[in-house]
Amino acid sequence: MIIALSGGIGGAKLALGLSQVLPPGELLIVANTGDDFEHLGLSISPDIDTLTYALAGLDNTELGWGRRDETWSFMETLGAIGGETWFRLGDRDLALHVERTRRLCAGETLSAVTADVARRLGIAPRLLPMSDDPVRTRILSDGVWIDFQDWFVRQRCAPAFHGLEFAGAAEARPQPELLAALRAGPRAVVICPSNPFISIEPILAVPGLRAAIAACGAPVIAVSPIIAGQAVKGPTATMFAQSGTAPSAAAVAARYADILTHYVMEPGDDAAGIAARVSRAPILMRTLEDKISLARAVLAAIG
Ligand code: FO1
Ligand code: CA
Repeated sequence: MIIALSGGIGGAKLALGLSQVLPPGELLIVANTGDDFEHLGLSISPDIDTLTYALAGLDNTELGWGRRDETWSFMETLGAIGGETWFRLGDRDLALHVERTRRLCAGETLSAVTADVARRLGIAPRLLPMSDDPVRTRILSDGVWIDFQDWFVRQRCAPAFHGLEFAGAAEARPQPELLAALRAGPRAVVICPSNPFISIEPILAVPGLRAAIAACGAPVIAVSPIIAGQAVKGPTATMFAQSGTAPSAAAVAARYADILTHYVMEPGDDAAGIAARVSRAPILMRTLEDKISLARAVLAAIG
């Protein structure tokens, strides 16, 4: 079993590539739920949604989130009656949030809903959250704690990043199937090219997961989300800079040093100080072919 840890946009591209080159029973994709929040009375799981849409071929490639072929009547009407419209929910996307909220309120686990929706959308690999317990990333800026989506979307990452916390992580239990797969001896654990601070480290913060990955006896391979000091997408580089570290592929590898055995980085980027076995491949994924070839490079690196 290949176990792939992923956040939203960047990680989902590699997850899709892996889903194209591995048999369905061979791939377990673990979604970050630290971005989750309650909004308009709905339970919203952005990284699960981004992974679901990407794996189902329904993703909106312009926006990087939400569905393609979307209409926005709900948002227009919501705005007209004074509702909050800073977090944009398309009409088709809205159905997923409404139905997930109904099923969670009925007592189903996030895993059960996630896996059932994936099955109904024809997604072959197993897609599960890191935990069925709530974990909420919050950003510290000038001594004020800001909920993640408020910082990331409403305030567009404007408040300086001075720190973060994963509220609820200490009480969260690892998703049971994930823990079992780690203990059964996977073929490898893949850390997808997502933001280490807000997409991968919430997963590693769930008690027991980091230790289970370290002890799994299989290669742990990460793909750099940074090329030549620039994040491919989102605030990764800024978050490094604002936490006092120069953004680089090596700086990302250092954050995973305790568990990493292999690392895939862009040709030409500096590998100084990286103890993991480094291999080189083009990191930028624009087309499905790019995603597939990076997935093949990851599998080739672990042999
Ligand atoms: N990101 C935005 O920047 N603006 C949005 O309006 C927005 C809406 C949205 C709706 C559903 C969903 O699943 C994700 C959405 N995202 C939006 C993405 C999300 O806020 C973050 O970009 C991801 O958590 C980053 O991985
Ligand atoms: Ca995310």
